[in-house]
Amino acid sequence: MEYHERTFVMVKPDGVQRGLIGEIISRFEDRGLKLVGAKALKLDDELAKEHYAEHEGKEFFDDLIDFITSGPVFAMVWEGKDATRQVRRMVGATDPAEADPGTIRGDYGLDMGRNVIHASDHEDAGANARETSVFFEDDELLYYEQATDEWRYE
Ligand code: D4T
Repeated sequence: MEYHERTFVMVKPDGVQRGLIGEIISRFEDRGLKLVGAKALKLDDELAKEHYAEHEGKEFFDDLIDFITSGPVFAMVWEGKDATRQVRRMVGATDPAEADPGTIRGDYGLDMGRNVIHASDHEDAGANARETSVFFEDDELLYYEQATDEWRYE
């Protein structure tokens, strides 16, 4: 069987506190994506800085680290055709004030610093592998078939 692209997604502390984990999982499931890894954890400073290394030195960096370590997050890997780009489209613009209604940020956020969810950037070829490896060991990710696969893909 053919395995599709995988993409890293994380419900941020605001999303966890607001009880949006289930809602967010449902959206990706409903779309036809397959969950291949998931864990709840609280990031320490070191892991947070590793995840957001590309933003080190920017004026919002310290606030970003404070926020992402402020409570538990829910990390996931989703598999599906063109998964990275499709998940980014479902997540919406970084600033929820600019995110289209119907996207996760457009439906659940109002403020840049509380944008509910992170998803790997489809324009950064290495982002998925890099971010996934910060959160998951290889043997924590599953490979499995779903009975519905043949009804989702030709
Ligand atoms: P993440 O990485 O959280 O999925 O967001 P994006 O991929 O959509 O956007 P990003 O990496 O550019 O920003 C990371 C994170 O920093 C916050 N942020 C960003 C902020 O507080 N002020 C800013 O000016 C920017 C650009 C929001 C998301």
